[in-house]
Amino acid sequence: MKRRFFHYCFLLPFFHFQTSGQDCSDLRATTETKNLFRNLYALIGKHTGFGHQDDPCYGVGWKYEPGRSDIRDVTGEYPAIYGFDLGRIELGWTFNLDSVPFEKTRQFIREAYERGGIVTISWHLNNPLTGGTAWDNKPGAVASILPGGQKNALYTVWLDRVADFLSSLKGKNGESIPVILRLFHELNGAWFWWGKNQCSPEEIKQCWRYTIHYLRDEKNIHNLLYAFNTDKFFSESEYMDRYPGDDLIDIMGFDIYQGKDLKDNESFTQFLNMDLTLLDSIASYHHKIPALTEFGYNGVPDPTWWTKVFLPSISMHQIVYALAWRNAGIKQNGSSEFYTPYKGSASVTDFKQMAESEIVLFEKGINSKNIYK
Ligand code: BMA
Repeated sequence: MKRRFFHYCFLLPFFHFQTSGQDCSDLRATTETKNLFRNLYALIGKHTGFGHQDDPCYGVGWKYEPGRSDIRDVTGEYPAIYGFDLGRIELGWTFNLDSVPFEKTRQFIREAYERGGIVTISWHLNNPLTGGTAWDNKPGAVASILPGGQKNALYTVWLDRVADFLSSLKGKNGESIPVILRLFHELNGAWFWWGKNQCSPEEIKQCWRYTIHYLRDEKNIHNLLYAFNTDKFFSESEYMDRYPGDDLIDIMGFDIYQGKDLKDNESFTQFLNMDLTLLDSIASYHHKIPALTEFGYNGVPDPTWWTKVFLPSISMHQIVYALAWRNAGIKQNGSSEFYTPYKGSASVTDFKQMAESEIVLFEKGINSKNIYK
């Protein structure tokens, strides 16, 4: 904790300290949404909520078993943060690109909120220009959805469908459930149609502005915090290259995975810590909330990874949450994907040890923070 305080005080230019850091970007945000921002802001440098994509939907070897969660099977608690994805809602489908019915997503979001947990939503939306998937990275799609572009009307219909879903999320007293909406993720990579080789920084910034303006000011949706996130990155200038502006963003993050070019623990830890250090100072400078918006080591091949790699890294930094990607298990194409332990898997003991750290919050820890009050 002391080290974090030290970092906060001395590595940042004095004149950037303002009291305005406590407000979210949407001035008309609902009370619960404003509270979420303020309370997350207060966690900076103190706690990191553990998050998991699609956690209550399925895990390794099971699907839609009421109350079940791989994290809960292992620790006795749900995670603090729940990730879901809206990919294909734009097409009017009733289930997403990973076959999760939106009806179930809505129910899981309500339950997560009732438990005092936090919901973040990503959107692997199809390519509006070609009709291909989010990974169809032919250039031109971003330009096509801007006002005056040939797909602007189509994109606006897609946003209407997203808006319908987001405004249908209600708590027991009829209040809107706050959601961290993570749009155009990993935009410094080249694999999605909104990626760096597919559009100019100016085009993607306009796209952000158009999208948020439409949801917030045209559709009157005020239960959202907006997350900006890159993939792993090398410098502040790379990170900021496609950042749409402090008036639009609440959370700043990045995604990083061990594997491929960061195979061993040492190279991954080094990169992770370089990016977390950069993010600490970037987010602080902009008065935003830092988060590790996706992470993982597929299959967790090192059974001591949680206490050896994950915990030491996050403990030294400011991120308020870290979202592990989904436990898909064996997928239709035969490949396997999981990023947290599940009952009986190799890293269970180590994960439980990591979960005992006072820094990391799960269901009970986040519930005790009353983040919507
Ligand atoms: C990827 C993989 C895919 C999945 C996509 C969207 O990283 O998990 O299997 O379809 O995310 O959730």
